[in-house]
Parts: sequence; structure tokens; C-alpha cells
Amino acid sequence: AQDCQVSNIQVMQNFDRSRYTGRWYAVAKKDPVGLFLLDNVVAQFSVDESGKMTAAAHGRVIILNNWEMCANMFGTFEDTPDPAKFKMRYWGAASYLQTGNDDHWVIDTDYDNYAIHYSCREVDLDGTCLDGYSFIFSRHPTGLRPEDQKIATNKKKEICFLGKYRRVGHTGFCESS
Ligand code: AZE
Repeated sequence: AQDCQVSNIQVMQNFDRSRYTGRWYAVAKKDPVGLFLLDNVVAQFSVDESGKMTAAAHGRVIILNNWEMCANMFGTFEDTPDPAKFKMRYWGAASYLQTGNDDHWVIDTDYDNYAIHYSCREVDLDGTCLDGYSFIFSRHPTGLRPEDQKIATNKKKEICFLGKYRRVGHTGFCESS
């Protein structure tokens, strides 16, 4: 069931955004082309009074002339007909950080322990993903439980990113801000 067609990627069934709220620690990531969050990535999802999903995230970045900093980012999510597929508009607290409008798909989650996120920025002519990124999130800063690691490996395979992830360290770099 893996032809690597972006349009065939299975996402979370009956995604419940309210159960998804709260803090998620990135434990692994697959990078896109260009500048990206390096490590210490933590995301906080919320649902506002109108039911819209929003998020704040931070992570260590190196910008301009090797300037290392903590990027404080915000995102708002536009709903689509699929409850697990969103369009995420994002921006930084500082103007020199990145802005964008990316797909934001929840591939799988149990809400209490793990979540697999996927975003394809550019679909190739053959329908596969040419440029994309993905986060494996955990509710626990210490990482995924062994039983969830198995699920994550299977999902990485399904989204055709297996072998392209690096672990995301948490050193406390962004904890003061
Ligand atoms: C995500 C979780 C939900 C909120 C946001 C996320 C993505 C943020 C980026 C930030 C990039 C910043 C850079 C700065 C120089 C998916 C982690 C906003 C992609 C590269």
C-alpha cells in the first residue's frame, strides 16, 4: 500500500483536534529543502473559541551569519474537507524568521503518547513528494515508548520518508524564552 503518491497517503481517521491540544515534543524530523528548525522543537496546539486550531512552536535555528537563536513561531490552521488535513499559515515572532503556508497532515496519533505529522511542500510530476518535512511528536520529552516506535517506523514507511529522519535533541536551549 505504498506507491508514494502524495494523494494516496492515509491520514488519521476521525481526527479529533481537541484531543490533540497541548504540548508535543518533536523526537525526530525529516527536513525540507532550505532553512529549518534544528532541534529543541516543541509545539503547543490549541483550539480557539470558534473551534479553529492554532499552534505555537519553538526550536533552535541558525540564521543569517551563523546566528544561533530560538525561533518562536505561530501557526493558524485552515480546515479542509478531510479533518486530519490542514493548511498551516505560519510566521515568526521576529520578522527575520520564516513565514509560509504549508500542508499540515496528521498521519496518525493516539493523542496521549505519539503523533506523526507530514507536510509535502512540492509534489513532483510523478505524484511523489519532491520536497517535504515531517515531525514525529511525543507527549514525553524523553521520547517514544517502544510500542509507539514500531508504529512510527511503519508510518515513516507509508509516507515514504523512512531512513530520512534525524532525532531531535532537547537540551533546554529554548526553555528560557
Ligand atoms: C510546527 C508545529 C505547528 C506550529 C508550527 C510549526 C512549524 C514551524 C516551522 C518553522 C520554521 C522556522 C524557521 C525559521 C528560521 C509544524 C512545528 C509553526 C516550519 C526555518
